[in-house]
Amino acid sequence: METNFTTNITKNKKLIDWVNEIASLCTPEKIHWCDGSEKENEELCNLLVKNGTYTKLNEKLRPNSYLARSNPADVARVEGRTFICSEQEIDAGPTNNWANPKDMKEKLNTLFKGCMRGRTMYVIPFSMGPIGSHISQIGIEITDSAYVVTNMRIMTRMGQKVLDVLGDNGFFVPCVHSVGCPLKVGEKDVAWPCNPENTYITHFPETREIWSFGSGYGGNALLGKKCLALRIASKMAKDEGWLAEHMLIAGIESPCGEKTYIGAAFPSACGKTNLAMLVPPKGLEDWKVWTVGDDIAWIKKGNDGRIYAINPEAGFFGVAPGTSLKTNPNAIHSLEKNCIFTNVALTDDGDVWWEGLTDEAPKHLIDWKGNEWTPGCGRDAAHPNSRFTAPASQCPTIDPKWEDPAGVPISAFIFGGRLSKNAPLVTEAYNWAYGVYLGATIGSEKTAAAEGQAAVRRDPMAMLPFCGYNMGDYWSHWLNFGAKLSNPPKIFKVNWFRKNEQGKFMWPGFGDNMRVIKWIVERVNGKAKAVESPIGYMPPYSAIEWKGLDYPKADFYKLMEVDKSEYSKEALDHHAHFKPFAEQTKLPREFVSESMLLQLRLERCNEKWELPKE
Ligand code: O2Y
Ligand code: MN
Repeated sequence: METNFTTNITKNKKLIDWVNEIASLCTPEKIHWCDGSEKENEELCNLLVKNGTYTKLNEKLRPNSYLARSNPADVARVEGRTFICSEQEIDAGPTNNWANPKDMKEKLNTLFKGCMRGRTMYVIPFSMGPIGSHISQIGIEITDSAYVVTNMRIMTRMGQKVLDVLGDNGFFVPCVHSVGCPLKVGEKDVAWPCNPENTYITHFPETREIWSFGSGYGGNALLGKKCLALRIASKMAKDEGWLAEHMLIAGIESPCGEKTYIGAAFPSACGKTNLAMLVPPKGLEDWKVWTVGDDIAWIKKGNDGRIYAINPEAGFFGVAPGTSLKTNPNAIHSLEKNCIFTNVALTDDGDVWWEGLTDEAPKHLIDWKGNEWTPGCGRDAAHPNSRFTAPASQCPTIDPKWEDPAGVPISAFIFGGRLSKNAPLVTEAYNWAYGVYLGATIGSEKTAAAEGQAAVRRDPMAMLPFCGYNMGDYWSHWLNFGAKLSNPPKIFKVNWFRKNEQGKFMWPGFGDNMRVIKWIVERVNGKAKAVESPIGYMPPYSAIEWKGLDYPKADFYKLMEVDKSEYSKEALDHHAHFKPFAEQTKLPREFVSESMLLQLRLERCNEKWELPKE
């Protein structure tokens, strides 16, 4: 085997032994230790162009950027093929696919044996979080995909500088990835090798290992993101007393320059990236939103009784469709150069396009499958889960402290749902325990169920696919974490998606969500009024800034209304949601009492609870 490995790269024996062990198992043609340099990246991108994986975009329109088209069978994370391999099944909990670690290792050994034949095995040292921060973690991903290397270079801090910090004895999370397509001698490679029939995304939270086979796409292959920064990190965080969350982090600056940082968790398709990069609306131009991260937050207690968060990532892996200058100008400006686009359409002048980018589609495109496309042909030009990989540093609203190794102080947590009925715009939890209960019960509507009732898919803290251990233990961890804080952040629940009887959204959303964020920030800073409702504190009409928005008072009262019998059904549904955890004796006792208190408050209120009229 030909390698470029020399002892100058690292003296970390554990790492060297592990790389040799994986090389013996996977039998690649050569090993390449990634140094993270410009030169290395250029060579890999050229190689990917030569192999047909990348199309170089027009250098004038989109400098240093590439388009990749995946195999149509490999277009998203695959939750059904994602496993948590804890010694005891109960430690994976009712929401994860569990596999016995020994059985899974046997299966993986068979799958990985010789799987990199004819390919290069890349060793990617990466840091999740600013290099050297006490909150950061080091991972080493071994992969046979050059696409993964070039994406990891944007999404993480990657290369020799990480090995220098790792030193001779430092801890790292080993992550093994293969597309699962060994090449026979002389066999020509395909543009997007993958092995969908044998895909396994496996996590060993107790031994902090990740093994991923068969997919080259997104969260399945860029192992620093969902696999390490959420599934493995959530277990590390529980064991070590911190939090690893599926949250954006944003700094909200008031007109007098006071900055308040928030962490916010939303299930997918709720506009998380838009909120992280929000442009304040007319009337609130003197407020500013600063972006620290759009997807993941790692949070630790500081010595001053406050909590501090870092964004473990260095880039955005955002959904392209629907992103436009109107919906998210800061995302669009982040994409001007140095980006990788996956499964979007190619324009005739060598640029990218996706549904929603412009009001009118170009007259001709090459679609995400590489076929000719014209408007009205009946097919999407870009895949609905098509993505951009963009350096976070290119975001116009990137916070000056986004790489501060100390993190930013978090003053509020926001949990969001996507519900069309009976879910007010915003509520503030009475206390930490009730806030955790609110986070544990958020969800979004699935397609209409049989009786015409919209069924809710509960997605606790937006962590359903990402919690690396029993979700009941995760809730207890949240409760313990807050109980030990002298001044815990306030917790809020928001819902931008309530609809009226005509099926129309009642709240304009997008930039106008700033009106809600402003109230939240002012609550945190003791500057805004609130009234008590059966389900939490709420803003009276006069506590919201309405300048620049013509929003009838009556509509706001409707938007904030609580229908007693409907909400009681919601509270009952919490029981169904908690049942599997109760059966495993994993339901925190606080949730039993919070549920009871919620029902009592509902029992004692009028059939329709409304904000006091002002
Ligand atoms: O489909 C994928 O592999 C990407 S999933 C993803 C990407 C960026 C941020 N969040 C998510 C998610 O599923 O929450
Ligand atoms: Mn996400």
